[in-house]
Amino acid sequence: MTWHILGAGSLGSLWAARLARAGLPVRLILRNRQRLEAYRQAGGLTLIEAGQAQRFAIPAELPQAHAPIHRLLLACKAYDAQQAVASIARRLAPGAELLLLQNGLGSQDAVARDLPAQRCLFVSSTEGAFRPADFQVVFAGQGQNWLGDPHDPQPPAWLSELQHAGITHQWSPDILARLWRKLALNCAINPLTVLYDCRNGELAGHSVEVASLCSELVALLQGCGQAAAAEHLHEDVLRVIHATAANYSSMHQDVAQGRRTELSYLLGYACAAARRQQLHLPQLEQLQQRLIKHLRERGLPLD
Ligand code: NAD
Ligand code: KPL
Repeated sequence: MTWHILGAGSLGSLWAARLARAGLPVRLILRNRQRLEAYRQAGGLTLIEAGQAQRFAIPAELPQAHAPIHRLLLACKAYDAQQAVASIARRLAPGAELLLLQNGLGSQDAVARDLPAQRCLFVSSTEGAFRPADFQVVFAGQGQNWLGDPHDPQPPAWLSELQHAGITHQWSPDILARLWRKLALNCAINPLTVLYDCRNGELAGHSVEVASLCSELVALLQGCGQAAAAEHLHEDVLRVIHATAANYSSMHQDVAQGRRTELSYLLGYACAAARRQQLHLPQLEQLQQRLIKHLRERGLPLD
């Protein structure tokens, strides 16, 4: 079964290169002819791991190619997910499986709603990768990929292929709890690093603010039926701040590089969920307003 990869960015390339390295059939789907031509000029995807570069001449195609798709990794940003899937939707075989590798919440449900005849698996990843150049990816941080299906606790048989490819993963019967927990961690850390223009570790100096955000996030998770995801949240946030002290959060990196953030799928999603549950969470609301003001002042998209 061919692995189609839509979104040949950092994580998409990291998955594609490891699958190809294991001898599994992989095809990249690139946005347009220009990207396809640039990819051909590059001669393939280069994976840089532990300082060693290796190039993989993975075949690539356009969204409008004809072959049916049975398995697809969607590895674009949350705000691109629905449109990217729409570009290949008519090629999806009935019963095809999609792995939705997006941070935050909201985009996965939007994609799954559009595809009632396919199975959508949700993925939460703590691996780290970045692109030093087009079609090159640096594997920058070992981590874990949790996979799950909110509608079916049975793992698919092909998980062994990930094992074979050395893609660290675990099947999660409650993937929504994983995604909510990660969203809460991101809400407690990322916006503050943008507002204080600091590395994660410097949030240790804003402990009162972090603590009050965590208590509102706990109330939110509990109110949204995610009590398990709320357990020991504050301790976990402090652990992550400490463990990633030298790093800039992903949202900080996006803002520093003038890129759109995934705000609507992180803090924006949290605030909308709070309103739906009629929860009054003033710290979170205020954080969202401060962040929106910050983005507006820099001419960045507010969603
Ligand atoms: P990225 O921006 O590096 O890659 C996304 C790719 O998708 C880009 O190459 C873009 O051109 C492509 N794309 C977008 N729309 C497309 C379309 N319609 N057709 C074809 N290609 C399209 O993003 P990333 O860093 O790999 O992140 C993907 C997701 O994973 C995000 O939600 C991110 O938050 C999450 N994540 C990333 C990391 C990381 O270390 N990079 C870690 C954990 C989670
Ligand atoms: O996931 C993260 C990010 O930067 O997006 C961490 C490191 C957990 C900070 O929230």
